[in-house]
Amino acid sequence: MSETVLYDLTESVATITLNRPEAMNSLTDEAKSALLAALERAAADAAVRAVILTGAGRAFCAGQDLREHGDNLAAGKGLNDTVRRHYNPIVKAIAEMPKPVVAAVNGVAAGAGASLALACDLVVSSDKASFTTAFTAIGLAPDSGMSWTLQRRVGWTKAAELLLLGDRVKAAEALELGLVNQVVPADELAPAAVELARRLAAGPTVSYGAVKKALHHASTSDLPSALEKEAELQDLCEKTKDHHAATEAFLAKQQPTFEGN
Ligand code: T3D
Repeated sequence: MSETVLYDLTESVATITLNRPEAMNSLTDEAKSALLAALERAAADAAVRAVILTGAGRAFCAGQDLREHGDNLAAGKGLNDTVRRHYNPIVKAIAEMPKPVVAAVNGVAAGAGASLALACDLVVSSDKASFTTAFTAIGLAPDSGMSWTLQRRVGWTKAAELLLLGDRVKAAEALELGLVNQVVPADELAPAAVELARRLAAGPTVSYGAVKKALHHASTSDLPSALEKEAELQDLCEKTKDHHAATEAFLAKQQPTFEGN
């Protein structure tokens, strides 16, 4: 695996670290391919029951590497179709990951970097972090799911403002807006993210995957369709060992132990 993205598996938690701190973890083609490979590896490994996505150094991710992008433009390659080739598969890999993904936002998240954080299931932010959509500042449209996730997190009115104006939102405001779930002091970010991910990794993995599917489905469907999807997912969860064991534990007034299957 490329050094531009690090991968660690400890106690059922895979930590994926964007590792180009000298360029604020901005995304080259190589880094995007490595990120997708890391996400696919976590998805396929049954030993992984929760994922953390974070950045090395002072940034979470500054989005597209604008040096590489500038070279592409100068060479007449335009956008290089990177949105379809890289960003869309990455965002789908996070959304379709059959286990929870926690963003640990250690610093600025800009452009597609902010989109990546918002694609995750839970977002823990350092009090030193900030968020900017950044796209219009360089004359681009939102990508990597930003037009979809942002309005769902903060509502149309604020999403339009953030996308049109691109102002930088500090962590405290991000919490107020519902962009993130939790803000912690910078030096407590890593332990807080690990604690949350370990809690999720000790939980009913199939049930968590069903929560993700149900939320995604319901956000674009009518009520009858959402009800049917819930029934389908409940059928799936009812067959798991975790559901049977947890029901028995409840009736015996014991704490359940979840095996993730
Ligand atoms: O085909 C396609 O490419 C379409 C896909 C688009 C997806 C996108 O993500 S578009 C949006 C791309 N990202 C941006 O426009 C963000 C650009 N960066 C910034 O706005 C600011 O740098 C930040 C808000 C992220 C941070 O500001 P600040 O003041 O904390 O740091 P800085 O001084 O601006 O940057 C520090 C260094 O990081 C600097 O390098 P230097 O001068 O120290 O050598 C800067 O050039 C570099 N850097 C920051 N962002 C990028 C970057 N280098 C390459 N690409 C970047 N995106």
